[in-house]
Amino acid sequence: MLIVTETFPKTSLGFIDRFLVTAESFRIPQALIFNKTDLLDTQQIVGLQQKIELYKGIGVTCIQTSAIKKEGIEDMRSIFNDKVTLISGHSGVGKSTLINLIAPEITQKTGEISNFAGKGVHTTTFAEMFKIADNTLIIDTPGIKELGLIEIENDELSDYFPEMRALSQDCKFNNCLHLDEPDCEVKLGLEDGRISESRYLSYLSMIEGKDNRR
Ligand SMILES: Nc1nc2c(ncn2[C@@H]2O[C@H](COP(=O)(O)OP(=O)(O)OP(=O)(O)O)[C@@H](O)[C@H]2O)c(=O)[nH]1
Ligand SMILES: [Mg+2]
Ligand SMILES: [Zn+2]
Repeated sequence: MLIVTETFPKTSLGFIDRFLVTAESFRIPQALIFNKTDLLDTQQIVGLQQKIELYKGIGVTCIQTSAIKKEGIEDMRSIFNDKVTLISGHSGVGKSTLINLIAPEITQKTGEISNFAGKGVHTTTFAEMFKIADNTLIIDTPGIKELGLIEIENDELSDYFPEMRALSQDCKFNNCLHLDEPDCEVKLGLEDGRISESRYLSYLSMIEGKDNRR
């Protein structure tokens, strides 16, 4: 599960997509928690709704939370039941704060975000596992800055974008990379809106091996 924020520190779509692809390649179910909704202005709320629509559309569980206002906490709690969940995200997005709310008997250190470039300060310094109930375990991790893509070949990358995987069956070539090949269903999908532009751009940047910083 990835905890993300719209505001401080901002999580880019490229980072989210990279995370989802990695999880998908291991067949790990994914969820996105959009925290700090209390900090959003009207325009940012509209932007957030569009993102949620995009990710729900490709089958990712999306939940909005505000740890400060204690909103969305029950929704979030419900997805932890009877499984082991690893929580990831940039430093300072509120991972430890949210876990503390779910299991009040655990009180972890949470940190102020340093103002320097809006980057978090890495309050959590090692991964730690918490037992919430008999079969419910949560692993808190230190904030991550970068996420590399390891051992995913270009010709299998689109398999880990569920919406592309569905369309690629109809590409003319079965080894289509959805770049400049003729009769590419994914490129058609990009034109008619079945594939979102931001997701396709993330795909391209991963193919090019660039943009693994955020
Ligand atoms: N406004 C607002 N602030 C929040 C919210 N959730 C957490 N914070 C604040 O964000 C700061 C960072 O929270 P942490 O829980 O330490 O963040 P983290 O993701 O665990 O950070 P690392 O351990 O460094 O990876 C703290 O000052 C929290 O009080 C929220 O929903 N709204
Ligand atoms: Mg933490
Ligand atoms: Zn194609």
